[in-house]
Amino acid sequence: MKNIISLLFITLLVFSCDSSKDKKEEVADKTEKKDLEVPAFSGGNAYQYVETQVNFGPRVPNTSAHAETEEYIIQQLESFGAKVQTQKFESDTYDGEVWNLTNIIASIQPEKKKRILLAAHWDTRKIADKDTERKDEPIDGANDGASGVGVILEVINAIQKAGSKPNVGIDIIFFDGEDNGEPQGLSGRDPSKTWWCLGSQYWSKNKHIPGYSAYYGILLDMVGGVNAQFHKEGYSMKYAPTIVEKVWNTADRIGYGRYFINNRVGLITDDHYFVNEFAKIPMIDIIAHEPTSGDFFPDFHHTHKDNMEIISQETLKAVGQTLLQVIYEEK
Ligand code: AHN
Ligand code: ZN
Repeated sequence: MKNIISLLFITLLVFSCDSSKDKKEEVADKTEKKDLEVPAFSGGNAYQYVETQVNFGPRVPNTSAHAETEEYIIQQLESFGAKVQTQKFESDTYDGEVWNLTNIIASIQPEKKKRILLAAHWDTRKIADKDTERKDEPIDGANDGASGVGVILEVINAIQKAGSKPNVGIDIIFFDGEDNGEPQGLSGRDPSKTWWCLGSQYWSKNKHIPGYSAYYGILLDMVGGVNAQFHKEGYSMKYAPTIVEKVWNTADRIGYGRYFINNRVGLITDDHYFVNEFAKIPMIDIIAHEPTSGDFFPDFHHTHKDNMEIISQETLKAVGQTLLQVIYEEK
């Protein structure tokens, strides 16, 4: 009898606790949803920003297409009301050239203390070393280069047009000189140096504002390919695992789980590595991955296949809408 009474008591207790918790969560959910008006990301706009870059021609440093694209990106950012500055520097290359490079840096909501840093590279590769044809000709870089810039431009456009603003400020860095390291199997003049990611290496050691930091950063690289898959990359998981989980969970919750795969993969030396290591800002990389290919990059990578034909508005939207959701959910 005593047992039955205590069982009854425990059952009642459990039930009453549960229902009050449910109610509280319901109320919290409702108020959150009421306050949270996340603007819609336009895949069509992002696609246009990608196409415009590609139409200038390959954005290889020291070319007129590169200079014209710089002007275009600055003008787009300014048309959205962002504050823009450039960081100019010289860098030598693995094959003995000297390049004039420009990191393009912008911000919105500068009054906000808590800041999120969005980044992508805007230059493109001067050779198609993984192609079987025209290996010595530059690639369009529709995905490898233009897609990340296109998504970030539309994220800024959507926020600036929206009636409701996020609680955080956004900084943007478009890194130059990411994609012109030595071809696979060849080592650069100085093998101890990384000849890739020149813009992020420079910025991480020469920040545009001394002591600049951000709550966290998100790097986009090859985020526009049809049926893209983004896996949890090694350095992102090493330096910023909670940000990876937040972004992947958010994508899944809003219906983009088929792009953001719950699978941990190896280390990729991309711009985020230098931002983590030298700038000490936790930054993740959303980068297209193909687990079954030899080097884990999709088949367009560093070939002439990387043109507008592989760019998908749906993929651009999956990434951009996820970014907006993450940004607007920040307290
Ligand atoms: C290397 O292949 C050395 N790094 C990958 C980063 C990359 C290249 N992103 C675009 N192209
Ligand atoms: Zn590349």
